[in-house]
Amino acid sequence: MSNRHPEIFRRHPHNPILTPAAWPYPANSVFNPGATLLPDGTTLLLCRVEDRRGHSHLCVARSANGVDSWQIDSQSTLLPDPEHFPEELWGIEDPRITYLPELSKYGIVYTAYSGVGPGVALALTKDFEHFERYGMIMAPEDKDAALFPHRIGGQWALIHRPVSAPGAHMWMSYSPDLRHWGSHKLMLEARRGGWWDANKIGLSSPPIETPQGWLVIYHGVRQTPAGCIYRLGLALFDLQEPGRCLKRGDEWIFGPEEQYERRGDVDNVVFPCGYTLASDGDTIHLYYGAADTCIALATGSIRGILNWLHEDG
Ligand code: BMA
Repeated sequence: MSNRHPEIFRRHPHNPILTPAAWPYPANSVFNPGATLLPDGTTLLLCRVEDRRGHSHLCVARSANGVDSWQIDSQSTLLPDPEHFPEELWGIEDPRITYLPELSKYGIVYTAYSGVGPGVALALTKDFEHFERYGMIMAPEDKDAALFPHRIGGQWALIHRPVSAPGAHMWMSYSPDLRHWGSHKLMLEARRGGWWDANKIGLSSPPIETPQGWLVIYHGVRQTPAGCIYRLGLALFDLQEPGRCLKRGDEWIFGPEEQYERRGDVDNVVFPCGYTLASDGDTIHLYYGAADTCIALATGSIRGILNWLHEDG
């Protein structure tokens, strides 16, 4: 028997695949990108870019193979607009993209950093050039949110992570029109005590629809005397009732190991906000921010992930 943990996600040998040095304009850090595959097969990353004020905006990078030769927009793609949306006073962060076939639009759910804390905001786009901004849809303190790709029981559904005392847990909310949200349900609780995902968890990339259920990659934040460690875990939820957890892995499956994940503006962080699925329907490319400084890629198999979850969950 081997003494190694199974490798659920394999890091790309070219990691980190995007760094601030690649940017066409000055950037302190580029991280936590949303991701999607465009109809022509291009990988589009919507990257969080932090400037030297400490404020973030979003910028598109495109690549034919999802690994290199990135075409980065020559200026910011989506800037905070505090004049019309005061909720975006201190920037916009951590976009998560879901294609919504009913509207033929992409839904981008992101963190709007308001003067009284971060909340969840929504914008729709067809082309990543023009955006319909819905403003803040979940009041502070709330973040780590993404839409499901289609209505469930006639309602749009959103995963998000409000902060409550004690702890920060994942919730589901429903809406008839993407503007008015209610029917809030606790989806997944942070564990307690000595667990790797005690006290604070949040959604990573948007939920993945599989025949066995909604596969959710989430992050757990371990507080240690030397600072936090952000790691990833897995859970599976009922297709019709996505607030109902069917399986949850006990162990984390991915955590900071490489130098670019261990050291940066915020040490010991792996933070995915997006994935793409290859044409085989099984290979998943997970794009993640590393140490709040750069962007990296890791690849896995949905089938492999589900098998692991059935054994460990
Ligand atoms: C979270 C988010 C992420 C960030 C992480 C680690 O709360 O703000 O944007 O990557 O902390 O700093």
